[in-house]
Amino acid sequence: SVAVALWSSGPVSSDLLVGDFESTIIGRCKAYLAKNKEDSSKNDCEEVWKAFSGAYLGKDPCEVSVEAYDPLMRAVSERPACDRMLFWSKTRDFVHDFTAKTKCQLTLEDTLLGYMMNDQTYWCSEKGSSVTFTEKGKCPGWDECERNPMKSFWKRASAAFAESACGDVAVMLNGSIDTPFAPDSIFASVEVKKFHSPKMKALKVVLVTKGKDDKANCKNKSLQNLKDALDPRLSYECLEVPQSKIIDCTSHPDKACGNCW
Ligand code: AVW
Repeated sequence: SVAVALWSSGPVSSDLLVGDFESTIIGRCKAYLAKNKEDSSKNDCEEVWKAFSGAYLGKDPCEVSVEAYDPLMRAVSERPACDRMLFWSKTRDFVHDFTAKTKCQLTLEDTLLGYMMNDQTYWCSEKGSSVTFTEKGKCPGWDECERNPMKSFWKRASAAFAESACGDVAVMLNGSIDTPFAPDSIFASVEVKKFHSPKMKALKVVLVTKGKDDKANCKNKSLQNLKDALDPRLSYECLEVPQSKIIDCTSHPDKACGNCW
């Protein structure tokens, strides 16, 4: 069939994927801005795409630095949601289910850049090329090399999100694992280091517990490390909150702002 003929010829199939990725990203950018009207005037999605793709196009996919995304950060402008910012580690699906339902707290994935790139697993180019690949086999995996386009993007976007943190901030961590605050996580290695008083006031750890198989509580060694790594002027609090309590809270979204823990 026609479709098979198109997909089986090398250069044509990459061209199709390139256009597909670009239009997906620009489309998501526009959809986000349409929903969040206040930001529309300050962000041009074509410019955002150019700054984004400029970070990795033509480069070896293991040689894309975190700083390569600096122009992207300058191309976007968003006001921080003070007192409503929610960080997370090892609780990804649960957190996003929560924020989608309550619309009170905002994660990085609820901001323009995070929304654009959420669930885009692979993107990369190659030395001297102007093409974007999005296939698993063509791009390095998350841990295959440190300076890959995806990891560098999330580090840079996370650093900016954490730098903008203001007021009372929460982080949802996983009480079902031994090390809720994992040193190699982006939350530990990037975000916590960017939290600063007096712009930010407090960090509240919401340690999500499930009951009998929980591996960690607020006295966990890694949470002590989190407390020690924080700017000492920030206040710190840890709460063990049953998952069922949070789920229950999301089914009454009107009550959820501030009342879930
Ligand atoms: P995480 P973070 N292969 O749950 O603290 C593929 O540890 O790092 O949370 N993808 C991976 C891999 C891997 N080995 N490891 C991590 N990822 C990706 C931004 C994957 O998409 C927000 F603001 C996984 O779900 C949060 O506060 C995600 O990284 C903070 O950073 C998170 O791994 C969460 O990052």
